[in-house]
Amino acid sequence: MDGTFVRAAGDIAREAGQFLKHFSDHHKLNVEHKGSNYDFVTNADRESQRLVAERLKASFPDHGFVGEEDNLSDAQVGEILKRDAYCWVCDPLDGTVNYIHHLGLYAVSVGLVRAGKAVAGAIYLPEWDELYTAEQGGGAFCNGKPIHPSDCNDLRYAFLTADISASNPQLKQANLERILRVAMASGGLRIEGSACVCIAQTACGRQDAYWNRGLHAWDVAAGVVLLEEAGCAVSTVYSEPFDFGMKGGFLCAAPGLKGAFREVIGDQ
Ligand code: 2AM
Ligand code: CA
Repeated sequence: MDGTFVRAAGDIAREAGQFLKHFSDHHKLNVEHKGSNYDFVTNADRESQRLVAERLKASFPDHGFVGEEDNLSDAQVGEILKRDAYCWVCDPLDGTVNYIHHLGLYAVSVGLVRAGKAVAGAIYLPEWDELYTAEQGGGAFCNGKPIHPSDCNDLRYAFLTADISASNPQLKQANLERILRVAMASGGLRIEGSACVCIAQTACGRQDAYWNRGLHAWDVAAGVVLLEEAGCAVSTVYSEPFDFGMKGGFLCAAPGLKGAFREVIGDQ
């Protein structure tokens, strides 16, 4: 890879992120329920996706594109990603609830998947002006500087984040029970409400791990290549190999914590 894809991902994620920051300061947010009680979409999510899709289609007309606001199922996205030679997978606003409440923890994620494998991507955090970038074989960076995970290798001292993110009450209960078990077995735990922010923080070693049982491909497409290039462990929450079908959720961790969650979360 010659850097073309990761540069485009970074430029577009930054442009969309700066649009979101400006929009939040100067425009009225229209908030709609997406069907379940606590799943929202706003005009900012839609405008951000329009911008990202337009830019990508102009630069890479032969590539596929999937964004969160296309409302495809996990199974449909899984099939597209296995099939398409190159497909961009984008979350135009990750952390929508935080954004609605003017909490700074939100991000734009632009990832490129080739035949089921994440190969390039960028995550931009507008409120911190941090751009995380990676492409296969080229390392992982924050604002151009190499990043590395923490050296934590003992769950008892690990500083973690997780998410509840379940629209269905049974899943929510199961997630909270998992979180309780992990919280009791670990050092510190936070629930921050943006998968991309937590993934970026794990990749650069500010925290030791993150997991979420209920994510979608667009939440993690850029994150997977960023984490792999930084040297993190990436798996389902049950420590099985990760794939974009998203059946077992998502877990990323400093390499010394690989497999450390198996016993604590193991409740399939
Ligand atoms: P989103 O803001 O793009 O929806 C915490 O809510 C994290 O889980 C966020 O990154 C959020 O992404 C993600 N998430 C994915 N699916 C979700 C859902 N159905 N409800 C709430 N959050 C969800
Ligand atoms: Ca989103």
